[in-house]
Amino acid sequence: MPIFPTDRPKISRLIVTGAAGGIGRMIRGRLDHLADEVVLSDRTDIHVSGNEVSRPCDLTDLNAVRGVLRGGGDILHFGGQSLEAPFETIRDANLIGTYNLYEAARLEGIRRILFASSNHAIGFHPREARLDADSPTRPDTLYGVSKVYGEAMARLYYEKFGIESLILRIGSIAPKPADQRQLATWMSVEDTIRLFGRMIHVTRLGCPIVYGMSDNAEAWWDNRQTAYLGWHPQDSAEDWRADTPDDGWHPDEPKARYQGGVFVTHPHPGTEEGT
Ligand code: 15L
Repeated sequence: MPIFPTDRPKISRLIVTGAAGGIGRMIRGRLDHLADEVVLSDRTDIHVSGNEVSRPCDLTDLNAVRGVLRGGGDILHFGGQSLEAPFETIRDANLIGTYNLYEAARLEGIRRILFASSNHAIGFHPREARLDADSPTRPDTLYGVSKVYGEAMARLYYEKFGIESLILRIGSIAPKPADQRQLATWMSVEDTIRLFGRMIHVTRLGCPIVYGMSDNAEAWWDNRQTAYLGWHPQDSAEDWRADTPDDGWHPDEPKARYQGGVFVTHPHPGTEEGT
């Protein structure tokens, strides 16, 4: 039963990049209600079942990406480097890879994409700050910088070509909060899948920035600007507070002061040659 009378129906094809990665593994096998066919893509072949098909491709190869996108569908773009790394790794996976994804989408007539951004695009905001979609970016790593770039790419392809993107600034997607910081940043897998549903079914998506968190009491982020999506997270990190280990950090330590946590103190990786 549609939530809104004008909801788009189940789509014929949903393409997931980075399907072998950490988030990809958590969402696989749980998308069949959203599309007739779920295309799983990563650099290596993936063991599939049900309505899934595996289409390996390297995001640095534009023609290979076009091949996966040919036939259309909506995209959940999780492919790329998901942690801090030397610049060359970030450049290939997240700068070239994101460009190729959007350019292939334009050439193959794709209309809707979820871009997996990250809280590390805003990680140097202090934990006392309350952010919304209009807050300035403050990346905490080269990885965070690449996510700011990806957000800008999504916006460009929306303004110029009308390709809609849900820019998801993911907090921490996990079965349960792993530490004190994740009491604010945690996003349950179920709430994540619910958001995919809203991205696919909402009549007009636009190009919103959504903070990826469950209905956490200790939230740093405000999603009221995207209420029109009709996404209502139903889980809360609060339910896990008593089981969540104390990190023992002094509140003045940078990793405890800033939203990005340990990412703000990562050694700067520079280039692969270490210069
Ligand atoms: C991210 O962007 C990472 O990909 C993930 O591994 C977590 O570290 C997450 O952010 C987080 O901030 O918890």
